[in-house]
Amino acid sequence: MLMRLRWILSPIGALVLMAVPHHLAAQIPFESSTGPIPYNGQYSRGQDVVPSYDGWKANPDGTFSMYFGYMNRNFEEQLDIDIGPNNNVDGGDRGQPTHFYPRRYWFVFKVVVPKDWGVDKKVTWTLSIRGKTNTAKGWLQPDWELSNEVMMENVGAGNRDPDNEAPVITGTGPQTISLPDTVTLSAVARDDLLPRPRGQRNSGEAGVEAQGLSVQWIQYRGPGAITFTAPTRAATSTASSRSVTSTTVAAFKVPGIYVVRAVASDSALDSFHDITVTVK
Ligand SMILES: [Ca+2]
Repeated sequence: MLMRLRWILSPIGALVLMAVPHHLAAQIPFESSTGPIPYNGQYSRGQDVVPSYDGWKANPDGTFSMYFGYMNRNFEEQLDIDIGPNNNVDGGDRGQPTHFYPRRYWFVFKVVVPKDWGVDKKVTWTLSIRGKTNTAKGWLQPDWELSNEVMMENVGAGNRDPDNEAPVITGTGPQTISLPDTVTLSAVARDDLLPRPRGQRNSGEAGVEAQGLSVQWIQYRGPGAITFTAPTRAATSTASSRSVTSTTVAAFKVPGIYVVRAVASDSALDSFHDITVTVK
């Protein structure tokens, strides 16, 4: 979920520079596990969010991880849906997001199921907003098995190295603050230096992704907006740097329990570090 800058047309017709997540490769009509979703034109606001089942991986201990993502059909509006009847996985909380950035995100969270789960048994994520209820149903269908290569292909990574492993990210533990205090959060990402930078390219070439390793701060959960009052992204200055550290200051207006997510990206695969911040 590395952000990159992209020129878009604003509702008033002016070109504005907006930070847009790079995993939002235009996927219209968006194909979900429940079938294609009709293309209704481009909306900046007022649309719903559709959960997606993005596939599964076998874990070394015999369990399985089912991966879910989403498509916020708005081009600008961020949405919030609290955990509960309108945002639940089989009726409960399985670590799904409550804050939804515009457009498509893959592999946002995973649900681990036991080794004896069986092929046909479903895990269902339900999202309801604006009178529309959408579901994503995960199951261990063989065709939906994931590898790093498939994951890179799905997110549209421009540089897919079959040996690439995702970055490893660590960071600040859980925090508790009292308003109006802010909180300083840090994360360190390390990587295997893959994918290797491709040869000399023109910086203006379409589809070229920034090379190297980055850490991006985003809101994952919370009852109100989070303002990151320091730079929200840090990147290695060269493609040969093996680690990057990012520190941000997060500010809140509404008490409650938040999850701030640090996203490490090597430009092809992501890893997350989630920090729970209790705001009193
Ligand atoms: Ca890597």
